[in-house]
Amino acid sequence: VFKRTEISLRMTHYPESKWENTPEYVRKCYSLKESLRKGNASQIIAEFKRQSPSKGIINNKAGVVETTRGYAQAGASGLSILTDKKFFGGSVQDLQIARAGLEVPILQKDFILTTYQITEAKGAGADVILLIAAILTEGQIRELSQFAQELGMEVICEVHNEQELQKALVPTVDIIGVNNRDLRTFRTNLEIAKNLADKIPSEFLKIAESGIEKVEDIVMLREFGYEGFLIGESFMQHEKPATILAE
Ligand code: IGP
Repeated sequence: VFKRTEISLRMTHYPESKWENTPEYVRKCYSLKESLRKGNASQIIAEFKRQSPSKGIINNKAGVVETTRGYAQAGASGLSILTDKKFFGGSVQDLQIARAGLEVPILQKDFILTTYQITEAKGAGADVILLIAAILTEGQIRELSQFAQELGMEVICEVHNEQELQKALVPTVDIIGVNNRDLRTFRTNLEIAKNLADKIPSEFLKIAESGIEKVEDIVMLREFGYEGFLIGESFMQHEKPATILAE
């Protein structure tokens, strides 16, 4: 319905954000933390991702509705929707479409740099936002996570090494996400999550992201204290991504 760039342009002229007038904006968010810690939770956060800079097109046939409904029915504890267009071929519209009629927590996956993007995320139906420590200062992580918390959203701060982790340890961050993918080389290595596990203070729920391919990977990461597993490619590679989760 709305093109993201059009909205941003319009917003520079109209200070009253249209996102603040959507029903989603006033909805109470679903808690990803609670969902991950529910008794028999799969602890899988299933991602809808058509393409990526490392793989090119992964799947441009599977529809957003069919895939996200399928993920939810197969027992995903949360969903992740890429809304970045340039690198991942996603859109805010994908998020809005996925949201309608689903009662699982949804993470908006994007490169968030401003509070406006958080208002947009909430208005489009996200429950959780991602802050990437590699592209933000500690001050920005503080400001943006506080803003999201005031809107009743949860915050995942993504880290790839100890230095980034130090920036992420602010009280308004809910979840630390260890990204196993090196954003410069695009290579994934589960050792990253293993090595950072005991450096993350226990007040943060910790999840592992990227490069998770098999049940054994999850079993191993659970032993290191991870309570959530963000999986994209391994599902999206298949013609019907949700069927892999169902198995
Ligand atoms: C999913 P994978 O290897 O299962 O497809 O990874 C997710 O972790 C990855 O898409 C991701 C990402 C990001 C994408 C992690 N952090 C930041 C865009 C921006």
